[in-house]
Amino acid sequence: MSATTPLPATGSPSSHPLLRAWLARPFPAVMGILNVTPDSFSDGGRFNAPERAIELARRMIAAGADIIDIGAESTRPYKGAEPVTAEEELSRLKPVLPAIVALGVPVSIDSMKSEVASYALENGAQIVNDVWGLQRDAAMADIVAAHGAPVVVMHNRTDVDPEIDIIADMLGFFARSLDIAANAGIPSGNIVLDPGIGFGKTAQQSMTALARLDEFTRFGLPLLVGASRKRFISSVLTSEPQDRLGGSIAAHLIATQRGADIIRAHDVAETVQAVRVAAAIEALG
Ligand code: HH2
Repeated sequence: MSATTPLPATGSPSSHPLLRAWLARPFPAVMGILNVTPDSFSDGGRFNAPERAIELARRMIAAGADIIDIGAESTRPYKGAEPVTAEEELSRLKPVLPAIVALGVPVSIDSMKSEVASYALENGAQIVNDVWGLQRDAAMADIVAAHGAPVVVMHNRTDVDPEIDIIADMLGFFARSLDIAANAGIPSGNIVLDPGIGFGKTAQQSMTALARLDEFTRFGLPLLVGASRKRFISSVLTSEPQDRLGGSIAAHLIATQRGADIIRAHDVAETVQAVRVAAAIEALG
C-alpha cells in the first residue's frame, strides 16, 4: 500500500460493535487515562496504589468516560521513561485490572508488549492500545487477531526529525501497520488510527498533525487523539503538565472538528462537557 495513494473509504466506518456504538453518536467517545506507573509524565506515582487507581476509574466513569485506558508502563512521549520488563508491567497491572473491569465500562490496555496485552485481554480488557502501531512486538498483531479485539494503532518514531514531512511519515507508518494487521487477520473494522501527539515529533509537528487530522480520514477508519497535557501546549504558552487543561480542551475540540472519534484525556469531566457542548452547538448551525 502506498503512503500517497488515497484509500477508498470502507463505507461502514467500523464493524466492531464497541466502535460502532461510539461512532453512531454526534460527539466523540472519551477514553479516560489510568496510569498505574511511578513515572508517567503528568500523574506518575499518583495512582499506582490499587485503591487509588480504582477510585480514579470510578470517578472517570461517573464523569462520563466511555473507556478506561490502563497503562502500567510510562511511554513518556518525551523520552526519559524507564523501560520495564513484561514481568514488572504485569505486576503493576494484576492488582488493579480485574477490579477496573468489574466497574463495567470497556477497558483498553495501553501496552506495547504482546504478553501484557494477552494477559489483559484474557482478564476482561476489550481493546489494545499499542503506541508502536503493531510494529514493535512481532506477536502483537496475532494476539489482537486471536481475540478479535479492536486495536489503536498509534504513530510513533524513535527519533525526532524537525526536517521531515510529518504527515507523509505518518501516512507511510499507518500503511505499514495496516499491512501487518491484514497479514495477521485483523479486520479493518477493528482498527483505530492515532497520530501519536508528542511521540517522536516536535511541538510544531504535533500541532501540524492536529491541524491536518482530516488527512487521515482517507483510510476510512476511526481516529483517536490524545493531546491531553502534552508538551506542545507549553510551546505556545509555558505551563506545567497539570496546568494544561485549557490547551488540552482546545486541541481536542479542533481534533473533533477534523474527524476525531475518540479523545484520550486525563481530565474526563471537563473533556466530556467540552465535546458534548460543542456537539450541541454544532447541531444547530
Ligand atoms: N499518549 C500517552 C500514552 N499512551 N496512547 C495513545 N493511543 N495515544 C496517545 O496519545 C498516548 C497513548 C502518553 O500519555 P500518558 O499516558 O499520560 O503518559 P505516560 O506515557 O508517561 O504514562
